[in-house]
Amino acid sequence: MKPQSFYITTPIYYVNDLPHLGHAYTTVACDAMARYKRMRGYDVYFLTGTDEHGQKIERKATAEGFTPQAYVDKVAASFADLWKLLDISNDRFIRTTDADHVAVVQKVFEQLYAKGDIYKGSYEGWYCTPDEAFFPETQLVDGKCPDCGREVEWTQEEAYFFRLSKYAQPLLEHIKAHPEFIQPVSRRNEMIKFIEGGLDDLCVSRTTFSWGVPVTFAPGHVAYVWIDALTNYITAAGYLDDPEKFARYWPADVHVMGKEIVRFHSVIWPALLMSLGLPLPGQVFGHGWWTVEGEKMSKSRGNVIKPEEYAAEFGVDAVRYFMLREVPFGQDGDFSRMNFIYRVNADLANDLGNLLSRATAMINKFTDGRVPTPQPLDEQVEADRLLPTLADEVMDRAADAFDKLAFQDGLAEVFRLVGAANKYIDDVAPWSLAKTDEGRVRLSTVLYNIAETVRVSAVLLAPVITTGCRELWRQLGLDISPLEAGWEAARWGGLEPGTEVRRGDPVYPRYDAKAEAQRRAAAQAVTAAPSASPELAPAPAAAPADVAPPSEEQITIDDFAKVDLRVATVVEAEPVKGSEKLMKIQVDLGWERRQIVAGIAKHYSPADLVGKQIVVVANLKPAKLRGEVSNGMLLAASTTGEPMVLATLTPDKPISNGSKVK
Ligand code: ME8
Repeated sequence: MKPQSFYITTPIYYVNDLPHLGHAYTTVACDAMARYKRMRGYDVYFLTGTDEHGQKIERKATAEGFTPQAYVDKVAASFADLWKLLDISNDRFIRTTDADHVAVVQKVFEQLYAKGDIYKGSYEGWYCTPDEAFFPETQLVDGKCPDCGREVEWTQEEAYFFRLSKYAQPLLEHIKAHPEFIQPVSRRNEMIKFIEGGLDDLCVSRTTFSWGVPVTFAPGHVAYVWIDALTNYITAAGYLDDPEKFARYWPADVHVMGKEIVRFHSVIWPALLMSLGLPLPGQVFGHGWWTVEGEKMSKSRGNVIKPEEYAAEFGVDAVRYFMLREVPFGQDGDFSRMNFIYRVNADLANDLGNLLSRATAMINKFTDGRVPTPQPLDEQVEADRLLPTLADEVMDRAADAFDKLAFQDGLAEVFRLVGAANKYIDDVAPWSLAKTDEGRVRLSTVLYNIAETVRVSAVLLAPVITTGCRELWRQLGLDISPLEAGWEAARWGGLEPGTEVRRGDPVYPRYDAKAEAQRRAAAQAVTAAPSASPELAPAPAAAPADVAPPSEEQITIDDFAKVDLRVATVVEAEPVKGSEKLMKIQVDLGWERRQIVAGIAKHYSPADLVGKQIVVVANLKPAKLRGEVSNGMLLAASTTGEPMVLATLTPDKPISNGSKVK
């Protein structure tokens, strides 16, 4: 039987700029998904590439003294190079200047025209060249582009239009009949509203520039942005030249992209496909946007994050892991170097790396460097069954999460297992078992469990940490990569007793977070300090302008101990009716569920909170806020400035609800 196919795409990125964190995010996410599906035995086709036509690119090339072709060749190569560096396993890198794609664009135009869905008209309006978009007068802001604030030009030209309006109803029906078609749900709701507002026909050709695909039946016209770009997905699947391949991979299973282009993929693209008589993709997934330390990433702000620099400093795995672990896929995220270091240290170096070195060190010390044979199941004590049971559960839950592109949840699951194994070592203290004959019998099971947990975790993490997973296995004495072994290799019990482990260097080094924090504070002090020369005015240790002054009153440890701080998981959240600020949340404290009302509604949506672990004051006298009982208080940090920044406190790895915070 032929394996089931799985076709996944990233957007094709514009070559008007060099690749950055945002592009890497989508591409790494798709790569992780592609690798996961391959591990599960799917026949995967993973596509990425570049979008190379248009007036903006033509102008940029000229400004930089290149021909358009030479310019796009250069930038496309920098995308391809970055993907190589980041261990991206795409099956094709498509460029809209590729000959087979140009042929598809021309063919599609002819087909749509023959069908009567493309007609000639004239286009006039305010045109923003950088955005390649027309805007009606009413949408301009101070006479400038509403999106980027730059000058717009009045443009009038003969143009061809695609009858998008005709497809509003069929599109709505499709979206309503297929709840999974647009994800996450919030984007689906936005799209339904947008289409219900009515669709205008779409301008699909231009005559004012020539850097594009010529329309065969209309001399002087070139295809205008979206038909040229979107059809890349069928070109690569073999639409024109490989019917067998096309039958195998089309329709795509999922198109992944940033939220800002979900509209093009869930309205224009399916309408074009309907007109062509082709089946629609299974899913359009719009993930969130990264900001950098609270600000939009942009060249002018000078805060563009270059993945290659982080990869050089911290390794490719760290970059891939951080992006997918830090933020729920679908929600916006904020990048900071400090959080990057904290996350990589906590999870990869401390939890995972440490578990491996504990496992190999103890196996070396107590069982001659060979994986011991565990006791028969019926002779094992209850506590030794914990990891095998948890591992099976985590394997299923990680698969469920990855299937939904919920990378954060999948990775958190695996680290729940890694955390449990570290705790198991602390609880059991294998070194003390080694002291007695009876203890040594159990020790073989304990050491087996620890090493096996590392082996299983490496399989489950392999779609993301593509280099380290192999090294984790290598040090356990295994010579292939978990990526080759496949997902089922994560089933408990695969590690052969007798395997010789190889102690090696730490797979993930620990970075000096304290030094980094000090460097940062020093840099901030320099920028914040008045222009007096440093030798005249050593910077006073003052609080930054946007935080409350430190408290003058001192408390004793006993005062502090009165506050019962606990970890809890938010299980439900909804805004309090009639209040802009208040959010009503139900939290699981481990021993009970209760309601807390918190002033965070301006900063978090219910979707941001549900599933999150927070810290609460568990022994606060209940109070009523806007008629709602609040039984506890949630901890959050906030600034004093306007707009106020507020951040809830979250443990940096999953931990049992009810855990005490001190
Ligand atoms: O839109 N955070 O290309 P593009 C997260 N050519 N993702 C980001 C991001 C950020 N700050 N910045 C960019 C185009 N991205 C068209 C697409 S598809 C047929 C044509 C990612 O170069 C994200 O995937 O502007 C976003 O959708 C894409 O880059 C935009 O890339």
